[in-house]
Amino acid sequence: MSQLKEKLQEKIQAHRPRITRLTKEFGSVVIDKVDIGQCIGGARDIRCLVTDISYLDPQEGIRFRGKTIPETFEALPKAAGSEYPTVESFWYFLLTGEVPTPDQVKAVEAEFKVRQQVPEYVYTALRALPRDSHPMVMLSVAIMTMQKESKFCGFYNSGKFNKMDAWEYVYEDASDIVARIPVVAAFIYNLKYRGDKQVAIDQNLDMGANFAHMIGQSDQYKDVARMYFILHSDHESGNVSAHTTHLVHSALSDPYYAYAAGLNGLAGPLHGLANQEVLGWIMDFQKKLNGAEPTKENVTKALWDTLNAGQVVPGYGHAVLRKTDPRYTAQREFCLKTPGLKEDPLFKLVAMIFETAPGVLTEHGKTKNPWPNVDAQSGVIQWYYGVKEWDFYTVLFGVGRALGCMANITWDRGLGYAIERPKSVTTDMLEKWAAEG
Ligand code: AMX
Repeated sequence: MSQLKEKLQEKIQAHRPRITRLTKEFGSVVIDKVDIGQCIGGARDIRCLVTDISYLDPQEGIRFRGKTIPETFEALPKAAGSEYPTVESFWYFLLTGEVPTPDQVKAVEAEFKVRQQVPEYVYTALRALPRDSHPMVMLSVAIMTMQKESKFCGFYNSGKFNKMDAWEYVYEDASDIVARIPVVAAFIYNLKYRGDKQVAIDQNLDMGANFAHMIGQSDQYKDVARMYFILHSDHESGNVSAHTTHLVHSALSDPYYAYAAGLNGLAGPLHGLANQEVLGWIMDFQKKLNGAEPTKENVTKALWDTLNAGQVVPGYGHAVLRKTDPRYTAQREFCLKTPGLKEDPLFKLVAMIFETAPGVLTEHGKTKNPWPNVDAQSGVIQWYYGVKEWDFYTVLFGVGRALGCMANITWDRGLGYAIERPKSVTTDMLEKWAAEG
């Protein structure tokens, strides 16, 4: 058993009695109530999911295992010669809640080197798809294609399945998916945008650095990849991708089925696809400017044109957050400290939208949160480094989100969480309860 798996086993075993006690002794303690607005309105804010991987405070933003984004970056061992941690060290941290030692990180890196070999048939399947398929379709298909590798499914079918050990097989699948997904994403990028010019894995590089290498990027992009995958990893359990993955896995569908489903949710424009939409919005706006400088006035007009056409401003608003997303801030700070990037015209335009949009959205009066979310800033960095194919941006999100979703379902099985099955009601029932007050 690997060091990480052993540590995880220790953590899961120590945690199990807490869940048993809460269920047996305090199962009927009320922690929330549901009104008609929430029932019709997408179950907003109803407390009915549990995870210890991350927590999202509406004012403060995300904490991974109790740490804010700056605290997380500060605490974790860094990649050689970099201010940023490796994705491997973050994976250890997400799974166990403990900051790994450099040796523990090395062990995860070595484990991923073995796991990251993608079966050749995945590439055959991807090459058989129409080349103009959306890259999120390709990513989802690649994950589904690998389902036959599932160790969890094998364990379930073995006749020896038991609830106590099931997490070990989820861990195996989850680790394989996390190790392989950046390799698959790089293959998709090269297939779609670089004439199928494929680049072999560099066994000496950590996950983020290897991704940069495989898509033909510069050394500077290694930190972009590390930062990007970590920032996009997890946003507690209620968002569409995390919730879908959890829901599908709750039926004991294996991690491949579950994460392909999560990715399909991430591909929605109100969720992960918003980062692609932001770039599309900006490009349309620049076309209309016809060479003129962006100003507060013309940005304000463009925002109102979007709103008056009944569309949402992509990259703004959030179902939980009520302040600027710290994932936006982390990327903005990266731009401000990177020579060249802070003078970049696209960064300046995004900064101008940041100055303008909250006021316009507040005046518009609909959104509960006029502040930017993660997607408002992420495309700028990619664009600057030459990743200009913006329909690929959600794939980058999907590589990062695998970390959170896979950590979560490993723990779901470790703690034996039940199949998810909320109750629906009819409109007649709602009207009756409404009349009764
Ligand atoms: N522009 C215009 N209108 C907006 C808006 C925006 N950015 N954000 C919310 N609104 C509108 C909603 O469409 C809704 O209008 P309606 O009453 O006519 O249906 C109203 O404001 C109230 O919505 P809300 O309670 O503030 O937001 P929500 O929880 O229903 O939705 C979200 C949250 C993210 C889907 C929404 O803010 C949105 O559509 N934003 C733009 C798309 C985006 O950036 N998505 C990425 C989110 C982060 C992520 O998952 N990657």
